[in-house]
Amino acid sequence: MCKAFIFDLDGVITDTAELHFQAWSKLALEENLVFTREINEQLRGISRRDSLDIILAENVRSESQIAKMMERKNDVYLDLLNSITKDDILPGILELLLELNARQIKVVLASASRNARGILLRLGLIPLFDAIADGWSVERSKPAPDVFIHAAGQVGVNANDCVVVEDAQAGVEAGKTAGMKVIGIGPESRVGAADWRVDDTAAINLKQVLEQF
Ligand code: G16
Ligand code: MG
Repeated sequence: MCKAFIFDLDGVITDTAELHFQAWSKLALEENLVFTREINEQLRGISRRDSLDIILAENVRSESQIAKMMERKNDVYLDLLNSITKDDILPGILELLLELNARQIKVVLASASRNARGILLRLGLIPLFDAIADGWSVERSKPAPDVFIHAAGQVGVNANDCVVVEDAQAGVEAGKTAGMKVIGIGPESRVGAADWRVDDTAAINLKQVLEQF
């Protein structure tokens, strides 16, 4: 029975992927690294460190250089985040969050991002969430199930009473491994392993999920 909805952030609540792309692009240019939109697509739902490892590919850097590069990328990303507003909430999401609150179904965030809380604040969504699990909450990032298990624990709901909303392959895998039902947003090739799949956030059908679960 559905007692909690656990939302991913980027690609589900809002689209920060473009801002991550711009920030990584600047770093890649300065570091003389190859970075394309195709590579950016592989970073969906992946932690900052794992993202940099993918971008570095065969290019070797010391741990201290890596730490500085991550900080530089994040500084640019934080600057870009200043431009986001309530208008950047993806279609249908605000209505869905309000409906879940009205039905007293717990609403939790489970994001790989260490900037998740600040982004929810900018979007004015903090009051609609019962708990936040983010890039600071767990060691192992998606596709490990840890962030979802941590999120469910924060609201005292069993994993098998949770529905995860995810747009990334790694996130769908993490939700399934956690023993949760998953709504996948995006193409079959990316989120085909989900229990329900929709093309975009506006197509999430709460009634159908609650009837079937
Ligand atoms: C998001 C993005 C990833 C990003 C990660 C970490 O994950 O999809 O591209 O690398 O957060 O973000 P930060 O650098 O802000 O800590 P999610 O889980 O919200 O989709
Ligand atoms: Mg995502």
